[in-house]
Amino acid sequence: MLGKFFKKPEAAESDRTPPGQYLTNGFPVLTYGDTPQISTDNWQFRVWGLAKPKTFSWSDFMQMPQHEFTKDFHCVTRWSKLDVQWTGIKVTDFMQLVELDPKATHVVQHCYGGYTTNLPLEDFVREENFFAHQLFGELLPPDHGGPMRSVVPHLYAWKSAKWINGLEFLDRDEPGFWERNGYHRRGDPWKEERYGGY
Ligand SMILES: Nc1nc2c(c(=O)[nH]1)N[C@H]1C(S)=C(S)[C@@H](COP(=O)(O)O)O[C@H]1N2
Ligand SMILES: [Mo]
Repeated sequence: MLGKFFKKPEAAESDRTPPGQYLTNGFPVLTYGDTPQISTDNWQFRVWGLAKPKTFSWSDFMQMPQHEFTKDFHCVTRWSKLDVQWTGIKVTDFMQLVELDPKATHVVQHCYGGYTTNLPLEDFVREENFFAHQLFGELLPPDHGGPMRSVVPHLYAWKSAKWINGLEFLDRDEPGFWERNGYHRRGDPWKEERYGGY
């Protein structure tokens, strides 16, 4: 693992590197299962559960305000990549278009291919969270979740859903794919909330 691709952080980087993590200059691909191939023409994004059901198209997302984000990315398998550059749409901007039932407290992110990951709304609806469709100025490659993924920078990267295609709002916490398989229910890298489950 260590050596060519992974290194211990330098001093300037070390206060940005959570405990037990190693820095990588590459960008490993971490996917459970196959990579779905979705064209933006067919891409759809649905909202359901404790919110008025709605379907959004690719052009609906492209018409929302676009921003650039530079964020660190921490995988629970112990690699971190600093300063990843993304382009996309803020979750807070998108949520302006969602008519939430006031009873909603949690969200499950759903993806093409069947992956899911859950969050309380206070971890999901944050200024720094976004839906990304570009990586380092290029179209987001399918391996990294293209055409669209979420990025939740303050939690381990399994909360950043690749090939995202919907949000299900709930009045309770419901574990997603890795959460059912032993990952921590929250996943704060600074507290090393790696495993633990429900
Ligand atoms: N749909 C989907 N999203 C996913 C995953 C996955 O297997 N399927 N893996 C998660 C995990 S464990 C990590 S570390 C990141 C990895 O993102 P990357 O492959 O772009 O590095 O995606 C997360 N999102
Ligand atoms: Mo991961």
